[in-house]
Amino acid sequence: MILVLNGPNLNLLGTREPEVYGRETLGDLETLCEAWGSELGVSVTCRQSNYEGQLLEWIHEAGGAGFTGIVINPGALTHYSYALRDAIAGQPLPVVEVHISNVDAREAFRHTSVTAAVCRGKISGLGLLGYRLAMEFLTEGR
Ligand code: CA2
Repeated sequence: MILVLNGPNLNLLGTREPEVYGRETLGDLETLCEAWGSELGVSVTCRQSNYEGQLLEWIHEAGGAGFTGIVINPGALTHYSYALRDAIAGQPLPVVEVHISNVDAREAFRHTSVTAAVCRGKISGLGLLGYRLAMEFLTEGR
């Protein structure tokens, strides 16, 4: 049972900056994640919030709710949220950080991730495929 979390502004996917984030909407991404979950034999729950505190609460609750791993695109919180970092570090589930764009090829502030070090790994720049690869990692060896 995988939890897919998308952070601030990812509800805008497909509406602007298609050269950076592609043309698929958040709804398209969530439909893909559910389909990939079916292929991988795992149930998937997708959630998005523009609120840091909401993301923290979903992470706090994930283990107790029966999830076995978390895929997270924290949006810009990646670059500065120690609260998000502490929430990830303080719970037992494996977490994979995903970025649609290649953050290391963009502005300098996007080169820093304060969350990646407390995740099992980070995938960046592979578009929506990154979510699938993260799900494959979290379901490997079950
Ligand atoms: O590449 C990614 O997935 C990011 O996590 C996306 C974040 C950005 O702050 C990170 O540096 C990298 C931004 C979310 C998307 O923002 C949009 C704004 C307008 C239109 C579409 C998306």
